[in-house]
Amino acid sequence: MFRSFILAAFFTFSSVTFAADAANKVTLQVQGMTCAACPITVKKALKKVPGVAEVTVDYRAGTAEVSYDPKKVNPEELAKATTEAGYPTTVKEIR
Ligand SMILES: [Cu+2]
Repeated sequence: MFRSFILAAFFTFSSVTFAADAANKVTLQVQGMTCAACPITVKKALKKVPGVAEVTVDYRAGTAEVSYDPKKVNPEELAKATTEAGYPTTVKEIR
């Protein structure tokens, strides 16, 4: 009984993980992040874009990793969003 509960929990969790993996990921090269508040601005600009699921900004590396729905948005549009927020951005890597 308890074991089957664990199994059910495991499968529920793994299907959630699978759903997250279904999103495309892109790394953006973001220029001009000069202080600790900049990553917040960059993150906000990306989160506003429809289709964006997750954003991780690396201030030191000057990169932003974005999970997005390829049916709603593409990497170029993501780069445009942060460029318009004041941070000239190029697409570094699409995975
Ligand atoms: Cu700043």
